[in-house]
Amino acid sequence: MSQSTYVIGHQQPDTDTIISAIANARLKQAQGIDAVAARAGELNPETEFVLDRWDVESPTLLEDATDEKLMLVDHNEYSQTVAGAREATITEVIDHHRIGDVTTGDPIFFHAEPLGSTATILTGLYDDAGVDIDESTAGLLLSGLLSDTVVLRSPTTTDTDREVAERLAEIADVDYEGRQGAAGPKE
Ligand SMILES: [Mn+2]
Repeated sequence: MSQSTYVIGHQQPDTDTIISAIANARLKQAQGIDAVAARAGELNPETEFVLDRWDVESPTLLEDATDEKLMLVDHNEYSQTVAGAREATITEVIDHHRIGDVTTGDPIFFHAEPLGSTATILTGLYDDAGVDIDESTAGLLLSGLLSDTVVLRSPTTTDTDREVAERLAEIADVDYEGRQGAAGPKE
């Protein structure tokens, strides 16, 4: 039996990190890859609200990644990775932060882009792969995007984030402009 690959975000996970793990695992599964969404710590209340809103199970808690295969989302620095990541095989990185210190033994897919959220990047990767974004995935991605950009008000928000948010809101049938939507109790 081949070994599953864990898709995992940073420690002290926030909403963007958790939903990016879920959305990227779904994307990989749609492509026939054995990927499992994981998390490196406890969910915060906002993320719990979002998963409940979209009726999605919490990713698996991975306490030690030694000898595991990992796809990193929303971070690329060892200081932020799950315990044991230095002894894991990293097979992919998708992130919107500065480039850190993660190294690999083999060539990998490494996608970094200075956008407001990893969710924004993932929306584009669904498009690149020709995989449809269903209502639940759109809701999750929108929640991650709105959380990281403070409902499109953070200085990190780009025009791409605004366009992607509008598109995801249409698919998920959510109104975020009234601040009653998927961003959760932050407002
Ligand atoms: Mn993020």
